[in-house]
Amino acid sequence: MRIDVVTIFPEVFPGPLDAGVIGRGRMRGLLDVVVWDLRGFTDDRHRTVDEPPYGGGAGMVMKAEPFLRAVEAVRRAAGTPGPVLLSSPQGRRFTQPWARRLAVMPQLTVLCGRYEGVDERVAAILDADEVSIGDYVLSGGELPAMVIVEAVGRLVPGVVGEEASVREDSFSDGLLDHPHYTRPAELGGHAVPEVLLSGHHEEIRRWRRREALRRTLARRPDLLYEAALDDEARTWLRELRAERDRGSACPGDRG
Ligand code: 4HQ
Repeated sequence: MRIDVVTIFPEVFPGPLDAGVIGRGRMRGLLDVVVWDLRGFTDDRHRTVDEPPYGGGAGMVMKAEPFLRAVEAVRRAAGTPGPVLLSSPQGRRFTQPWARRLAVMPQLTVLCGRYEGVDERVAAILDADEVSIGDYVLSGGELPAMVIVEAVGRLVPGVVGEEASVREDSFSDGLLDHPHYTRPAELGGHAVPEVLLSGHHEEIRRWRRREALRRTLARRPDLLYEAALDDEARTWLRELRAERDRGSACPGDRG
């Protein structure tokens, strides 16, 4: 897979994308990250990428034409051009299912905005999808672009060595992950749950799935609306809700 990134700060890449799983995937030729300097697509002496907003107000807006020219160059350079993403707090939330859909594409372009954002016509003309990595404000789209490369890149077949580890990740079944433990078996008065030392694989599987449900119910009940739960999980969820509500004045106030 090839991911093209358009930015006024090309020097911050590859940055974290050189380390770990993504770095190795790039070295092995499974993933190609190509970074383009937006200023290379300006046409004035000052290499202007921003202008004051029409209608007035604080801050600057990124001009459309450099982005449009950059994406033209990307489309010429990339064999089979895929979707264009534009990072923005106004975008749809980036999720694991979205990352999975992107990971099967041969190519992806990520546009990084700065200042107050990018001229609205860029997304319209390029049919770009605006994407938000979360409800907080950053100064630019470079970190969101790296987040997207990391989340999508590790789903490209072969990038993560052990396929089971991708299969068993948090969110892979729409739930939070279960707790993990390693040696020592006792630490500061906290023992590792006995069942994990028992060697009973079926019991361990059931414990992990139940703990994943317990955590999801406690911390992210919103995820339970979307999760595909089998009969076993729905039964446990009823038990876990009852357990929880025994200690609560108003059952039903929570998820
Ligand atoms: N920004 N998720 C403003 C973000 C952001 C986010 C990127 C800041 C775009 C213009 N992007 N620039 N949150 O805060 O994606």
